[in-house]
Amino acid sequence: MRNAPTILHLDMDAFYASVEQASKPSLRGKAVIVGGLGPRGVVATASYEARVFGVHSAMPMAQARRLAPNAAYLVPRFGIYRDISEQVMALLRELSPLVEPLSLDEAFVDLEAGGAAWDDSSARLVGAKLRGDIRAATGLAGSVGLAASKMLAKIASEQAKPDGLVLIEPGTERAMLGPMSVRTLPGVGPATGDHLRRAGIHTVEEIAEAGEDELVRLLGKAHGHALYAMALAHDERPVVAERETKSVSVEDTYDVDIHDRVRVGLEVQRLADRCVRRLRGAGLSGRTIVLKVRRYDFSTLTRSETLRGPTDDPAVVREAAARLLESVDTTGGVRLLGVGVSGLADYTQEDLFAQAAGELGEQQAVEGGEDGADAVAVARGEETPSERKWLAGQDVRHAEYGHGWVQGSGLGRVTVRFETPGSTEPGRVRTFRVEDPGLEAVEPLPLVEERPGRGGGSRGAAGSGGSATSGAPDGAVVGGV
Ligand code: TTP
Ligand code: MG
Ligand code: MG
Repeated sequence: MRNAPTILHLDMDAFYASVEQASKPSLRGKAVIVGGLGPRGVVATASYEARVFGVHSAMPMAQARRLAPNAAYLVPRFGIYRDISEQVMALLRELSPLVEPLSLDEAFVDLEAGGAAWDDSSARLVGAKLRGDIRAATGLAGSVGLAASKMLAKIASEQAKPDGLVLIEPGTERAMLGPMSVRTLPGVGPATGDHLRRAGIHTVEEIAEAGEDELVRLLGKAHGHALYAMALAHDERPVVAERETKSVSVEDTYDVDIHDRVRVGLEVQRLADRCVRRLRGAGLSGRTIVLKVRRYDFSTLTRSETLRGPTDDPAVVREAAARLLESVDTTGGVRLLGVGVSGLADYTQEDLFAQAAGELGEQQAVEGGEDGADAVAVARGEETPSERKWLAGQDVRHAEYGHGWVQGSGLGRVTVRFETPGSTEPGRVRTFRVEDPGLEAVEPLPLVEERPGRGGGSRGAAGSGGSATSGAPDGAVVGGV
């Protein structure tokens, strides 16, 4: 392990919710909850003001509404999150060629490799300047961790939240980690945490005391060995620049919907095999298996499973895809199936959100339940024949009143608040009929006025490598640029 804290980990604070607050001045300082608003929706994230009520990511939306009935509830606007993510990642790449994004709002940077820092004080300066640059470019807060390894840099940025910087001085790592919960260590989820707890191991120190043999006995060779090393603060994982390819996937669209469950299963097996051939052809393996199913009503579901380690074994991919299929109701018929493998770089669960970000419609279909098909239509800017549907949080423009966002809709009415990121005070609210011809859906406005010289969002540049979205029959996409 290096002996200077030159690995930087950045994670934006309450990312989606902060973007919403920056876009919508009336929500600044307020409880804001972003996620699926349908009956089975889940919380993507909550502003820090909303976290006070106990609301957090992945909580069912219905529960959030009970805990924070007065919060603002908004659908995600992935396009703007992605634009801002690109601006932030560009700032990181100014520091080093070794930038490893983990999700839209998070990345490791090897400052030493870029010559940007070589010791405590230079690292601290770079981290502080970066936070300032991010705020200037996006108006948002990101927290920075600095340490001599990836694991510790990530722990440090967690400690720095919100809106802070923490540097872990080399030599102090073990003393700092010792009293922390085992759940702090990467790779310890709820299941492993329970397992360790039943063996009387609660803290990182207790892992170190238990010894490697005991850990291997409890968790198996690979996991036990890795966890023991982490508990001793040994983490030699290098920062790996973003791989060009983030996922390999194949999909088929069927001329006639498939109703027969057995046939659906066979198709999935076939796609799994084809996906593995491509994976191997590209010399890759991956950890996350993704199944995509578009049903007769165009509602699209993606399901994924992350394995302990990367694979390119057709049997393993087939099995995982079959397991994922079990959780999908296909009784009405299936018009498209896809199988993908992602997690080709050092991977965390969050990457799945980055992937979903490429697929707004899909995400809403997943979360919007029966409303899925409508949500997809709105997301694409199409109109459903009967009634236009306005989603809370969506950007709109009115011929007379200008730019605003949908605050709510129902009973044939839509309420719009007219304000922009630059508004100095909360905007006025007006209500319209949903069919009002003066009202149209529009793209988000940039959060910070673009100044000449510093380019703003570069929307659509650099494919971000989600799963295949090609609608072509036999479509196969290798994600990335
Ligand atoms: P996180 O960085 O985990 O969370 P956060 O940025 O909202 O808050 P924090 O200050 O604690 O970092 O995730 C980044 C974004 O990814 C988050 O704003 C929304 C999205 N996300 C989901 O959609 N679902 C999830 O379960 C999680 C954890 C995140
Ligand atoms: Mg974050
Ligand atoms: Mg994050």
